[in-house]
Amino acid sequence: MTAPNPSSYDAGDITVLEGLEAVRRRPGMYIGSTGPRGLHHLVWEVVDNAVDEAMAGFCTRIDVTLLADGGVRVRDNGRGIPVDHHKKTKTSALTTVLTTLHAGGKFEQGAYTVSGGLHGVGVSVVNALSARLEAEIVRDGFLWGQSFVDGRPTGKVAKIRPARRTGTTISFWPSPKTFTETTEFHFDTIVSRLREMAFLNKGLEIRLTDERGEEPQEKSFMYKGGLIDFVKHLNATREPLHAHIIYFDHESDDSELEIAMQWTGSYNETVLSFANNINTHEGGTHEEGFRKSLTKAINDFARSKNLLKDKDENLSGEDIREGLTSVISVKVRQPQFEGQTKTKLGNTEIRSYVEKTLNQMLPEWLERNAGEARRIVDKCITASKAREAARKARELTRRKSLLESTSLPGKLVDCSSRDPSLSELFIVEGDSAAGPAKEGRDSVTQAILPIRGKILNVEKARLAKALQNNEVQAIITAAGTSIGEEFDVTKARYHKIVMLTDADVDGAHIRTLLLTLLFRHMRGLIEAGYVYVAQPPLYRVKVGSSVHYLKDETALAEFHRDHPKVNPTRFKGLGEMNANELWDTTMNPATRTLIRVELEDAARAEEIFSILMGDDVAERKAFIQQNAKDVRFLDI
Ligand code: 0RA
Repeated sequence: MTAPNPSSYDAGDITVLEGLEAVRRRPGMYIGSTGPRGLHHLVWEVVDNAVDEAMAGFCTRIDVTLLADGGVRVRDNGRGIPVDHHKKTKTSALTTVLTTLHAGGKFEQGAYTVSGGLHGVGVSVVNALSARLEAEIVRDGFLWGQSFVDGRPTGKVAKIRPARRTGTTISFWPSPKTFTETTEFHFDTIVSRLREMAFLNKGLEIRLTDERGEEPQEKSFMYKGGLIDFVKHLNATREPLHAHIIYFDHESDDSELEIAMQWTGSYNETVLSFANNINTHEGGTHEEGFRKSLTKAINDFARSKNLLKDKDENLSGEDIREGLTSVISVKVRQPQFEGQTKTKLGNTEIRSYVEKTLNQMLPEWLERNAGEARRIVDKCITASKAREAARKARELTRRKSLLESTSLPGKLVDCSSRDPSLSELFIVEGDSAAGPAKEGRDSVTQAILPIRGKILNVEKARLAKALQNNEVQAIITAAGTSIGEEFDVTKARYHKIVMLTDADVDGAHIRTLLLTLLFRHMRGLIEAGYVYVAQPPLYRVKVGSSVHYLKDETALAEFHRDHPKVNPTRFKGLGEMNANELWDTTMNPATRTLIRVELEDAARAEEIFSILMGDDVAERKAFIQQNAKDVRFLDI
């Protein structure tokens, strides 16, 4: 836009550039990682800023475009970042926002903004980690622009031409110097985050355009019902127990609460919680207040209607929440994020705020919808009886229960090491693959557990029934952690549990069944980072006497470019590989690629699990086929 003007820098600018230099030197400190997740963090950061503008009531539409040249453009119709000169910094506010750490640009008080959590590091961090960034602002009757290279302005803010309305457009190109692994954005990952943002901010329109392929792809999200639509979406493949989605919202002087919930015939609880639009995976005070109030309201209602008799014990929170899907969203002025991944809300005042607010609203809803409320209570009582019956059965048989049993499954070929941090468990699909895996493994550190056919779908069975399944039992005892309330991650016998399944639709299905089991009943293993997906190659090619293994279609296409004549063979299944091949390509720690399963995006996981494991067969098939080739969707 304008030529660089070195004379415009003063001492203040130098400190500013040193700040961004710190970001470039230790990017992980600011965006978590320099892998795909950190890369996507840049997009979240810019979108969060636009959403803040929407939360403050000034923005109704956000357009995100994945540009053909690898950049991203985020455009909003908010007030526009101020461009006027700041007396203190002697530069344009725009330049300050883009070059100063933590100068999120929120000069005014009173708005809910994301701060201190995973996000909220400021757009300056995006600038620091972009090879190029361009800001275009429309405000005060003009279009203004400023460009940056590696975080440094190439000139001052330029007044480009008269323009009407207001808004901010930030386009950036992530620096390959920082993002050495990949700078490629993942459409589905961005889709699910933008959709979530639209659910959380009712009425806000968010559009996504992908211009990278031959045909541009477009998606648009706008939900008039907000969280009600979110719960509908999560329950799309489940059987609702009552027609109306329960919904409350409330505003106090310094916080806001929104909550939507619906019980379904499922046996699992799905609760998603958010604070200032950040997914609080680790829960926190808003969830605690919700649970306490819900347990009280349902028990009070059940007693007042004589559905629970005087002699009956209270229903437990767990029984009450069986099959419940709920989304809780709070807006807090100064959110405190705690926990291992900084996704646990710590503000103590929010616990009592949520509890007190719901203590007023829940009983009222139950009274006014007594028919639906009775059906809900019936379901809770059934859950409670089932749990009690399972407990009695365990006591009666006096057999050592599965959870206490110490004998390892017969099919397990264990490793000789007893140090969990060195030990790996490969859960291998089918007997034909188990052979080469047993033969090829490093017997000191690698254990093999073959499982046959499809394991039980735990999404559709209560825990007691799931535990009768041989494959489920074998996995639980081999893992060593027990499950549910007795789960103890410190008892894990292996710090790597690797799922090794065929690279086809069946393999993807089995992998998902395994993940469902781990997600529902041994989530701590995933949270600890102990769960992995192996990546066996899809192709083998011979060039003269040397053999090459190629992991996917992309690798094959690349190889073909250099060796147009060779003929690849496609592995139909793991069983086609001999022990050496399996070791070289998939098991040898020095050469293999393992993909760690992450659960940061629990909403996405819920969506995947409910679609894959729910009742809608057509949707499930379509989804598996679409994703079978790409297990990486689990990674980010
Ligand atoms: C600082 C102050 C104001 C708005 C913004 C920053 C702002 C930042 C971003 C980032 C992306 N989109 C944005 N839109 C606005 C308030 C300006 C005023 O008071 O008019």
